[in-house]
This record gives sequence, structure tokens and C-alpha cells, in this order.
Amino acid sequence: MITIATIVEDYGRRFVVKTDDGLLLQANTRKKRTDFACGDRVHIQQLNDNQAVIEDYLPRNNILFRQDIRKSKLLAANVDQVFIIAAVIPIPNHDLIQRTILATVAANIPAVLIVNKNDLPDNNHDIWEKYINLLSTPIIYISALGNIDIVREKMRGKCNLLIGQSGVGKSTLTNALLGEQIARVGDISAKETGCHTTTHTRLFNIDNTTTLIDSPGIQSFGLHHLKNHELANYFPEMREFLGKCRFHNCTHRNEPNCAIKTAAQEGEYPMERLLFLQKIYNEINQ
Ligand SMILES: Nc1nc2c(ncn2[C@@H]2O[C@H](COP(=O)(O)OP(=O)(O)OP(=O)(O)O)[C@@H](O)[C@H]2O)c(=O)[nH]1
Ligand SMILES: [Mg+2]
Ligand SMILES: [Zn+2]
Repeated sequence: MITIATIVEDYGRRFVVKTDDGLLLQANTRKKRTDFACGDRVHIQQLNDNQAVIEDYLPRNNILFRQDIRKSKLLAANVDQVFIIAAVIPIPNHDLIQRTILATVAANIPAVLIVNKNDLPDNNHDIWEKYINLLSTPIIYISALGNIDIVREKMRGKCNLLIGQSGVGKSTLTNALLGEQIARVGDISAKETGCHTTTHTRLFNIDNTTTLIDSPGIQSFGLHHLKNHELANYFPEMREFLGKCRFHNCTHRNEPNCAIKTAAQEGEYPMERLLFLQKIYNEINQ
């Protein structure tokens, strides 16, 4: 019998699905397919009381993924909102944060930056302020160990994905939102770089209308799926300068009379962002 279910746990090759009746089933795919993600609505064939086979996914509203030269990694499907989590510890990887933002813009999913561990001393907010222009929503400063009502409010009624470096507190926040210690939390007090505590992506129900996907920490974010001619469009703060370069197909690298380079040189556009754009251009054209 074919039934519809949602993927609630993604172990890469095997999955856990939840039927619309609330039944949890261990699920494999046919022909070792791995092109499924947490949040996917799928057709399943139920085999017995606790096993099923995933036949295919239903049309997706969106899919967030990263892609390096050889392979792509699906992060989650059908999410309404991505929360990019960062903190002062582990040391923030700003390249990774910018890449994640770029991927969410390309996937057309609104993103919010959560700066966690605000209870720690030396929490200088200045380093985060640059992201305000890159996100349509302001940055939220929280401590997952303290009051998280502002996050709960923002998540209400939506499917939310938590993504970020290992050790920033994604699972701690997940547990705080759930009101119980379900997701495993790692101790990084001895290691600044953090260790990967969460090893698979998992979807939780916060209430009847709100879901939350906790994911393993990421170290890199390949953007090989982005196309050359679209890239600049994914820099929302760059839009006012686009179309003003001498060449309509300007890549904003070595071309003469590039409006963005000029703006950056004159301090009207952040040089850091132009260099980031050029870096991604060079990377996807290798
Ligand atoms: N001081 C402080 N520590 C926090 C906060 N949130 C999380 N931590 C600590 O940070 C460490 C890592 O937290 P996790 O929730 O496991 O981090 P994670 O992002 O899920 O890590 P991965 O699963 O490896 O990706 C734990 O020791 C938490 O107790 C916070 O708001 N303040
Ligand atoms: Mg975790
Ligand atoms: Zn240009």
C-alpha cells in the first residue's frame, strides 16, 4: 500500500519517516537513492509495523543544499525559514556564514541570523552588524541557556531549519524550544573548534503548526550549483549597482568600468563583499 509520509530523520542512506497518521517507520530507498532530505514529503511502501521503502518525493516548495565539485549534500526540504546560528565560541567562520546566506537567497528561503551565547563575556556585537544588510530580518541575540521567547515567537507556525558550525548551540536551542532534553548536546569547553555532536538531521514538532530541523555542524559550504550569470543577484545589497557596469555580462572581476568595483574603491560598497563575490566566481569556474 502506498502512503504519504514526511522524512523526519536523515542518516544519509537510511531515513525515518512519519506517516500522516503519526506512525514512525525506518525507511530505505530503492537503488540506493540518496536524493532525499529531512522535510521531504514522500510516497512510501509500508513493509511491516516498523519498516518502509521510500518510492519518491512529492513536489518540493524548496530544497536547500550545498555542492562541491564532486557531490551535493541535501540539507533540508520544504523549509519556510532558515536560522543561521553563530556564536563567539567557536570562533566565527564569516566565510561560512556568507556562503550559507548566499545559498538561502538562491533557494529563495528567508534567513535569520541568531547570535547565540550572548551570556558569555566579550560578546562584541559589532562583528555581526554587517549581516543586517544581507538579511531581510534583523539579527537576534540570544542565549540558548536563557530566555528564547523571541525565537519561539519567530518560529511559530513555520518549518524552521537550524544550521551553523559545530558547537554554536543548535541542539541546545532545539532542546530549549522542545522543553526537554531530546537532542544530544556536546561539551566544547575544552575545544575551541568544537566537536560534531549531532550526526544526523532530525525534524522535531514544537507544536501542532511549528516544526524545527536540527542539523549536524557544517565546516564548508560548496556553492557549485550557483550559475555565473545569477551569482550577483544573490547579493541583495549589490542590486542597486547592477546593470551599471560597462559590459552587460560583467563578472565584476577584471573588466574595465565595473560599477561595483568603482563603488567598492570609493567606499560606497563593502570591499569585503566584492572580494567574496570574486572568490565564489573563481571557485565555481574552476
Ligand atoms: N554559555 C553558553 N553555552 C552554550 C549556549 N548554547 C550552547 N552552549 C554550549 O555549547 C556547547 C555546544 O552546544 P551544542 O548544542 O551541542 O552545539 P551544536 O551546534 O548542536 O553542535 P553540533 O551538533 O556539533 O553541530 C555545549 O557545551 C552547550 O552547553 C549558550 O547560549 N551559552
Ligand atoms: Mg547539535
Ligand atoms: Zn561589474
